[in-house]
This record gives sequence, C-alpha cells and structure tokens, in this order.
Amino acid sequence: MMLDELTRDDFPILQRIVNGHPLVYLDSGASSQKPRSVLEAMNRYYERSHANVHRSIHTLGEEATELYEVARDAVQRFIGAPSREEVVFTRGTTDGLGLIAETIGRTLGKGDEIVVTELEHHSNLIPWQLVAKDRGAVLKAVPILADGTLDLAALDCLLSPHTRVVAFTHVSNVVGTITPVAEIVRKARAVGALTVVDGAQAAPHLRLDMSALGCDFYVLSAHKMLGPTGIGVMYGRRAVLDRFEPGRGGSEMIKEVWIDHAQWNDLPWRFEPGTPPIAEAVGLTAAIEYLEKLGMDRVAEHERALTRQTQEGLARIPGVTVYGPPAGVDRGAVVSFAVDGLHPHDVAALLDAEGIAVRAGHHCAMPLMRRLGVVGTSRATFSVFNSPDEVSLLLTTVAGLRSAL
Ligand code: C6P
Repeated sequence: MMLDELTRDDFPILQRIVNGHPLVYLDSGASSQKPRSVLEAMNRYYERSHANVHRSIHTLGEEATELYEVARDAVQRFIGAPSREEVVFTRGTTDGLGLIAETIGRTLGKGDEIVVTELEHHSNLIPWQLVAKDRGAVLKAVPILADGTLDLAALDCLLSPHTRVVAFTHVSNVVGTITPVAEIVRKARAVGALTVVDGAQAAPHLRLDMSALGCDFYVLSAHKMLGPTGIGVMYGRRAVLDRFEPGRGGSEMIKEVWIDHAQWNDLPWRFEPGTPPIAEAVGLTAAIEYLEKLGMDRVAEHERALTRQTQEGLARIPGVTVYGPPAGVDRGAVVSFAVDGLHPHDVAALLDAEGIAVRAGHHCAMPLMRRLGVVGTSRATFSVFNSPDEVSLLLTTVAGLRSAL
C-alpha cells in the first residue's frame, strides 16, 4: 500500500473542496497539514489536563508537566539526541536561530567571523547580520555551484582561526539541496568554530541523528512536520550549552534570584523562560508518534519518489525550468520551477483556481533568488499524504498553462 493511501483519511482538511476542486496541497514546506491524532491530543489536553508547567503541585499542574516533559523525550528519540537535557523548546525555527545568535553573539568581538551560505532562509541570515553589526563581527557566505550544491572548496578558503560560527541549512527550502552536515561540521570544528544547523526542511523528511551529524546546534519547527504552529526545538550539545549564559531570562529558568544576580536552572529549562507552548508540545508528541509509526525511512522514500516524479515531469514540459540539484542527486521534498512567460505568482494563482496549492515568491531567501537570477520561483513541496496522482495533476495543469500562452 502506498503511504498516501495509508495516511490520507487521517487528515480532515484534505476533504476540502477549493475553487470547485478537491484540494491538492503541495505547500507542506511552508506548513504541513495535521493528522486527526494531533488535533485530538491538543483538544484532549485542553479539555482534561491544562495548567501551567513546573510551577503547581496540584494534579492538573503535574499532569501538564508530565505531558510537556514526555514531549521532550519524544523529540530526543526523534532527533537522536544523546540526552533530554539537550532538547530545548522554542517557538519555532526562527525563534531558535534568534536565541542561538543572541546567545553566541554576546561572546563575539570585533573581527570574529560568522560563515553562512547562499542557500540560507532569512531566518538563518538576519539574526547573524544583527549580531555582526552589534559586535563588529564579519559575515561571510559560502557560494553555491550551478547545480545548487554548496561550493565546499570555497568553504575551505573562508574558514580561518577567526571563524567562530558556521551556520547553514540542512535542506534548502528553495532548491531542496541536502548539505553534507557531518563534513561541514568536521571542517568547522577543525578551526574551532561552532556549528548551527537549520533543520526546518529536513526534520519532516529525513531520519535525524544528532550524534551522527555532530553539530553543536540544530533547530526545527513542529508545524512543518505535521505538528502545531508555535513550537519548535533547539537541540544544543550539552558541552556547548554548559558554556553559555542563557540568552534570554525570566520566569522559571532560575534556581535562585537576588536583586542584582541570579543562579540559573539546570539544562534544558535554563533556556526556556516564560510559560512554554504546552498544548503545542502535546501536539508535537502526537505528530512524532504518527511519523514514527509510519517510519521515517518510508516517509523519506515516499517523498523522494514524488519529488523525482515532479522534477522529471516538469523538466519534460517545454518552457519550464527546474532549479536545484539534477535528477539522481538526492534532495529534500522541494521542487522550485519557472514557467516561461508567467510570473511565479500567476502560476500559483492559476494552479489555485484548479485547487492546487503551491507557494510562489522569494521563499524568504532573497540572496539565493539573486544568485539564481530570478525574482521568485513557483514551488511544490510534499508530505506523507501526497500521491503520485496529485503530482500527475500538477504536471498536466502546468503543461496546460504553457500551451494556453
Ligand atoms: N520556510 C517556506 O515556505 P519558521 O517560520 O520559524 O517556522 O521557519 C523559518 C524557516 C527557517 N529555515 C528554513 C529552511 C525554512 O524553510 C523556514 C520556513 C517556509 O519555505 C516559510 S518562509
């Protein structure tokens, strides 16, 4: 049985009729849809167990705390983190990257160097720009090659004893490139730099193993992996987290407070100021359990097949350009393309009229758009519920747009 046949009925929103057509949702890269088990888990939590966490001795307080901490165990398992103390909840990828940049940023000085790449989403660029400006640090970018992969020889030239941070995406949200994380981590560590990996587009699609990747920080968003909005994860290697003062403060991230100083709480709570997203953590547990039940290898294989079908099918349509690594090179569940004679927004609007949801625009990656020489692209992204038939419909509809010009 195909994965979409197994999962489809679990997603209530897929019953929607959009503009007179059954919804074909090809925008999970922006935010995925949610299975019923996630919605029900969050509802159940609010109906039965809601209270604040780590504060109240009463029954509901203890139930909520238990559910929140169970979510941490689920994440630890899902990302292959060596310990639960290394799993910090955030509000999402952008929030996690901001927290890391602020935290590391305080230790940077004039002339220190931060290396990013041309593939980056603005969320892994702007926080470093802010830090660089504030601390007098220098920001450099690893260029990409024509096929959308990173120029690793150029990375070698950029790295120096001044490099303090190398921040890069695991999977590009525009061209789908999968970066060689472990290799980049090795190179960065050789010059004493910390590594920060943006896993927003990788976590929904690839089996993760923090020990194998070896990075110092890894961030993700639940809403792209069948979970709710408003919660994300910052994994931090214990030895590294122990070295840093918390970037943000307040509430329960302390052990003892005086007027002029404080003693920090243990990991991971030290990095979680304020009431956390509790219901969202419950939803994230359900999303992880759902993905685990399917098996991440099977998820990756399904999405890889849809991606390949899209890439090859679009490339066969005259007047259509497909960006990123060529067919045969593994990539995330992302295919960006252009249709000659049509603005990417027009492509998305015309597809929407047929019930097909794709994203169009700069995808929050303007330096990459500039590098590709385009103002934007149209982009199809895939999840566990998408089918080969939906891809076929996309392909015939795009071909129809071209021939109608
Ligand atoms: N990309 C897309 O359509 P947040 O919004 O914080 O959950 O995730 C930000 C983010 C960071 N890095 C990468 C690689 C991403 O893809 C995203 C989100 C969406 O491509 C919305 S712009």
